[in-house]
Amino acid sequence: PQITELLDSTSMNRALTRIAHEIIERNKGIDECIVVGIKTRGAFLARRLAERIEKIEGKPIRTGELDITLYRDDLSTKQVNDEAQVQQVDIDYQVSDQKIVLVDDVLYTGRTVRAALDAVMDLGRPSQIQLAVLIDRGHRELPIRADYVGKNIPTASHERIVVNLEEVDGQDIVAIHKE
Ligand code: 3GP
Ligand code: 5GP
Ligand code: MG
Repeated sequence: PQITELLDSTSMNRALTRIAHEIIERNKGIDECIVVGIKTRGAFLARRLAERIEKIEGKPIRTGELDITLYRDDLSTKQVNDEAQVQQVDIDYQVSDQKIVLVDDVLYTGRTVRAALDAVMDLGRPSQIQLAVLIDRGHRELPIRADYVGKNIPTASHERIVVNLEEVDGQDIVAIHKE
């Protein structure tokens, strides 16, 4: 396959720093915010955002994690029976009246985020839920959009975005794989 690099480590980290500032600005501080990463890579991105926010604001920010699996027979093709299922919810705080910032690596159909919204709203009544993604690759199948985007990458359905993170993959890189 043809592989094109979209973000190197420097540009990925700049995008995360920008998003950290945007989250602080939009929420006028972070006192009511809980940053919740969607495993696997979204959770590592959430931790990086939290680190940056804490450095900028000089105080801790609450974080959590969701494990959501998308049942997709072939990850590269859309199936009619695709469904996102919540496997685990790790949010050790009351969500009622709090602002939840969901974080994922790639936003595609929106089905994973829809499941995340359900999982959070099962816990209580947040005052707001926001969404941050490193990559928006388009092809939404639900009326879901991100509030904070690292980079918009128009893709074909058969193309794959590879997101590698230092914590899991040993290096930071985003690339597009074309058949
Ligand atoms: P992630 O958990 O870090 O997001 O689903 C397992 C991995 O496969 C995901 O890692 C994701 O990066 C990758 N992946 C690539 N394309 C898809 C896709 O269309 N759906 C899902 N669920 N994962 C995909
Ligand atoms: P959804 O289709 O629900 O928006 O995305 C499903 C999950 O698969 C999300 O967690 C998202 O991170 C991941 N995903 C979807 N498309 C891609 C892709 O092209 N590359 C990578 N790395 N992950 C993807
Ligand atoms: Mg993901």
